[in-house]
Amino acid sequence: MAKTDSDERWGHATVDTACPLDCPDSCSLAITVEQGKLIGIDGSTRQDETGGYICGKVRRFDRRVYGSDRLLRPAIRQGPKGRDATFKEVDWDEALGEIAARLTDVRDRWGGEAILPFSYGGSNGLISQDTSDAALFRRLGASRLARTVCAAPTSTAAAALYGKMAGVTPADYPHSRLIVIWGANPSESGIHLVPYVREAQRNGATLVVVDPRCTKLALQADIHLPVRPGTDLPVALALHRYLFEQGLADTAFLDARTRGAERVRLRAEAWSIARAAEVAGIDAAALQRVAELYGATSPAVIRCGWGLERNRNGGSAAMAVMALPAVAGKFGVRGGGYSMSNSSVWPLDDEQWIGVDEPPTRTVNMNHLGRALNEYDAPTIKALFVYNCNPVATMPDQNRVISGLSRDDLFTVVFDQVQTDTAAYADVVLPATTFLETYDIAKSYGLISLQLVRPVIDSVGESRPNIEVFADLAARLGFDDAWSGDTEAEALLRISAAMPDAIRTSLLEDGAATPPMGATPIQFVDVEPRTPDGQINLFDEALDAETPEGLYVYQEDSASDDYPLALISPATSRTISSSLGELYAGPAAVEMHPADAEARQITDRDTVRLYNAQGEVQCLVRVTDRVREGTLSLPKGLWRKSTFNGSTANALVPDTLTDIGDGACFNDARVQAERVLAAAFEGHDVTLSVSAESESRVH
Ligand SMILES: Nc1nc2c(c(=O)[nH]1)N[C@H]1C(S)=C(S)[C@@H](COP(=O)(O)OP(=O)(O)OC[C@H]3O[C@@H](n4cnc5c(=O)[nH]c(N)nc54)[C@H](O)[C@@H]3O)O[C@H]1N2
Ligand SMILES: Nc1nc2c(c(=O)[nH]1)N[C@H]1C(S)=C(S)[C@@H](COP(=O)(O)OP(=O)(O)OC[C@H]3O[C@@H](n4cnc5c(=O)[nH]c(N)nc54)[C@H](O)[C@@H]3O)O[C@H]1N2
Ligand code: SF4
Ligand SMILES: [Mo]
Repeated sequence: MAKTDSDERWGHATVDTACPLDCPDSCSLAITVEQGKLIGIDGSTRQDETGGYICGKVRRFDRRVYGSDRLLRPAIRQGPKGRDATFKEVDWDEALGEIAARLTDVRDRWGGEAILPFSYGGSNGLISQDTSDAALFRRLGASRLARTVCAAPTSTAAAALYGKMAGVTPADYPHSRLIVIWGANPSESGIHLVPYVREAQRNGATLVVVDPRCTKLALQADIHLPVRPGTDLPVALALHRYLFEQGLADTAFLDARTRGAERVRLRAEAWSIARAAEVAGIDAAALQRVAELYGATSPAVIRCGWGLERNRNGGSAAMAVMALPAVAGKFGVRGGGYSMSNSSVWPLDDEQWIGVDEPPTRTVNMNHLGRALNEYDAPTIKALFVYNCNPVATMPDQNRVISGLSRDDLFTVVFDQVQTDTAAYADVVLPATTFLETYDIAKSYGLISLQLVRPVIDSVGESRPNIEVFADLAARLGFDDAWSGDTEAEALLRISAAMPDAIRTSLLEDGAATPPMGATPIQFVDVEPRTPDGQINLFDEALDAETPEGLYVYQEDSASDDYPLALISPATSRTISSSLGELYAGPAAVEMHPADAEARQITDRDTVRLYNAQGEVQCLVRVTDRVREGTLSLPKGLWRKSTFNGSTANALVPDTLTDIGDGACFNDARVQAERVLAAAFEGHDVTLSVSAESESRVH
């Protein structure tokens, strides 16, 4: 029906905005609203590459916006911290007054570094992080946070090699003749790549997938290398060695555009195809075939994902993978090269707008949150301010994180949209708006796009946007900085003022902008390395010196007789990290190969305990050959209610750091598994039968 006066009177409209969630795609959205209320969410065609369709999670985002877990008003905890905590609602004035007083007290008694701000991927928007929040914590002289939980190894690797050069974007995949999807699962974690891969296949392209699981694309691939987690480095080095030995290395390109090729060749020498295949537990003939194909085919593109970075070898592995197109001379053609994150290709830098210099205070690696809360002194962390993050569900070493958060002498603020597992440990909880209720700027990391996010519905309850809350707190603390009293609309203008004119104008007027290089640049035609000398740095001497074993040097698996199984915890289509996890009560299931199950007398849908020296998870099991033998897979981002004992994969994850980039080793959890009898759950009100509904949620 055409839009009529009565539609206007009832406030019925469809409005464009964009999705700023931590997903590579940054879809354009068309939101239907009626009288300030969300009626429907669909894809908009404003952006070609995501034009018209979106994922199921965001299509049903109303379940978060208006859901029963949504925080509506600030609240102060009554009684003890933890899962049984209860909260009393208060007004914003009282909540912020309390926070201002406590932060002042902590700073005066123990110094600013006793305050730890803790934020990560809740919103990837430019306004909701590193604006008024950064100004506030810098003024307080708070400890600084190293945001290393994701992408630290891959970013360090990409920056060292290519200096944040733009990668091949999804729309160019149909030009490729060979596509290698390495440690990525776009069918769940970045869905708009998939149709382009399928189109390339229809055009005759060969598809290779390197993944311990048989993902949807692996099922459709010509070759699937089901590597043991953490063994990508030997596999990639074997490809390098093959290229050099067979005379397939592009020596003219290497001489003209790179440094360090000889050092890579030497480090790769240890890895024959046969030896790498043995360590990775894959078929040597299949690896040989991949080497031959990669040497012979152009355009060839490698989609380097984040699955391969989350282990002790992750940084070197990502580097060896992303170095392949340089050694094999795959650049300079459309559909040739590599794809990693495109988030750094814009001429934008937070420092242009934060407005307060960063003080040289202590830096806390976020992967060490549990350690930091329990052990750090000089000074002890006395105040923790969590926003855009749910560390109980997402950081390594969950039990240690929980024990730190349980400290009575720790003052914790959790600022979120819903009552998360972390919020159960808060002294003060603050309600945040969702991206449908606020301004933001969505910068894609899969595509090359920058889009305006706008308030399209009335804010729910008394929720407020980050920018305003931190500006309000700054004013209460007497900080007279540029952001105090700022609204989100003013923040939008301030940030966009730092942008080049053309980008600002199209962002503000059309809601979307394209950078000077265009949305689909060809590597080494439209974009060049942004290293200091413009060359590809194949062997970064400084990184080599910093890396305990040296760059491109394989560190052995830590599996033992006690804990022989590798547990990985990749993204699923149900949640974004732990966001939206409130909608799933579970029970979750761990995927286990039939041979591993049989060896332990485990059958499908049994209840199992997964354990190691750090913790234990009790959950259901799904016996399937979609995961390789010796490897288990449990979804990332589960909430505590999704398992029988309130622990998730993160309870089994060590807080060790990756070889380069100091990143998280989520996939280095090594565990044992055993069947548990139903009797173990007596009194826990657990039904061991899987309902049809929960089964459909098992991946
Ligand atoms: N629906 C949805 N989308 C998301 C997210 C989400 O949670 N849900 N999360 C977003 C975020 S924060 C990120 S960082 C990205 C992550 O997106 P991806 O890059 O897809 O990363 P993961 O899901 O961690 O893992 C990808 C694949 O790597 C495999 N893998 C695990 N260990 C190894 C290994 O050692 N070697 C190799 N070769 N493969 C391995 C896993 O089996 C998995 O299939 O997705 C984003 N998109
Ligand atoms: N086991 C395991 N754990 C992992 C991973 C893994 O592979 N395995 N992957 C890791 C990865 S890739 C990532 S990126 C991290 C992500 O870890 P987190 O940064 O903790 O991400 P989320 O779980 O999405 O939690 C973000 C929270 O921010 C809230 N939020 C959203 N928007 C706003 C806002 O505007 N204001 C405020 N105040 N809050 C907001 C959301 O409601 C949500 O509760 O998790 C990591 N954890
Ligand atoms: S989560 Fe990803 S796929 Fe879903 S709407 Fe947002 S950007 Fe698109
Ligand atoms: Mo991530």
